[in-house]
Amino acid sequence: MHPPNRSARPSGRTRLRRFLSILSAAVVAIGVSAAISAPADAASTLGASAAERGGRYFGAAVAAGRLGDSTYVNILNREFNSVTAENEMKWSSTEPQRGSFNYTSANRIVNHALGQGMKIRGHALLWHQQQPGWAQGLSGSDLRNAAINHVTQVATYFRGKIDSWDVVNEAFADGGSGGRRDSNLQRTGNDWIEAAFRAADAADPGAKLCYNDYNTDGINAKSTGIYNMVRDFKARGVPIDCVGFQSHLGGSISGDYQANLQRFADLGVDVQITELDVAQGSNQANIYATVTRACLAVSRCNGITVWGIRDSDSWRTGENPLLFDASGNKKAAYTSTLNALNGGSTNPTPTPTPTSGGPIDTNAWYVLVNRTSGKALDVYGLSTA
Ligand code: 9MR
Repeated sequence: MHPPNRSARPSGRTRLRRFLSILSAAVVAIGVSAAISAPADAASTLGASAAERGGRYFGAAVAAGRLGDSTYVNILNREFNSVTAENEMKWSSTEPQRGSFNYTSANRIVNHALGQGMKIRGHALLWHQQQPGWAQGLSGSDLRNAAINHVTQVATYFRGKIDSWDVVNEAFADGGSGGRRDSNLQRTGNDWIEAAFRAADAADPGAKLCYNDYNTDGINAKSTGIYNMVRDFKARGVPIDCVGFQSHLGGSISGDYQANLQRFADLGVDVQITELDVAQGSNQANIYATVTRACLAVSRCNGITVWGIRDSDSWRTGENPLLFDASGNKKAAYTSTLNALNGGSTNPTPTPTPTSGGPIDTNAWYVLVNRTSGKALDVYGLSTA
């Protein structure tokens, strides 16, 4: 259902009054309690709702080993329209011996995703962790050549299937330096990142090529270091299309989370939330909603990926940081995320109050529903103008 053309509709208090009189008429006419529930156009799954918001995706990190778990797969297929292989596309998985590639586990995820019409985020071509033992023992031009060959081979193999590749993962240092992290890859020369992007671009020109990192969830020294690299890449024509913000979050979120996404978008790259999870606590549902609203507010934010499906699937053992509990039930964080995607209240139980003179959300669409039948009677937008 699409909202009516707002500009064609009466504005301001007239419309609100008309709405309220229709509301009471409806109550009288149908003789049952009627209620306004925000918002109209409310898709009932994360993926469908994100798709309605400018063709965005809502994805999950998936483990090939869990694809035989029907609870897991049912949630995946119902809720998500994008996947990231949690480990199966990493260097140690795809090239366990030098020059010998193995895509068996990755393909279980890829084939599942393609069969469901889901997008695929490729994660990750180069990273200082999860390198195969043989690469850990290399250095200098031997390592550089092996790394670039790895990028070329893997990106070529999956050409045409990957929406966005994390070409380089976590190459910047934590702390205040704003500089690169020391690693065997970094020691091959500072240009290793741009060499990887050029190789990935040559291998799969259709995929979006991302730089991905954590602790970049606000304007800080690390995110500014990355910002400066992206600005330099854009100025010199290095093919970079997007920046991934992992967003492994604790009990609070930086007030400039959205502004940080926006400053990268303003450089001419897309932004994506790539590994979202939030420690369980009183703020979990709000933080999920805040991240979701931030992505929706930045037109170049393509989508959000959560780093797992159920709490029991998470790498953050004991922190219960995901949207579904261990039994696969939706948590309050799920509801707040879906409501944020749908543009309405972020409360787990929406309680819009247009009849009480409370604040009017001019960005929301409201639906008048028959509470008994659950049927939608009409769609309204409110305006204070
Ligand atoms: O969730 C992944 C976990 O299963 C692996 O053991 C771990 C290996 O380092 O990587 C985890 O995923 C990481 C991702 O690839 C990059 N960003 C941080 C993620 C959490 O550690």
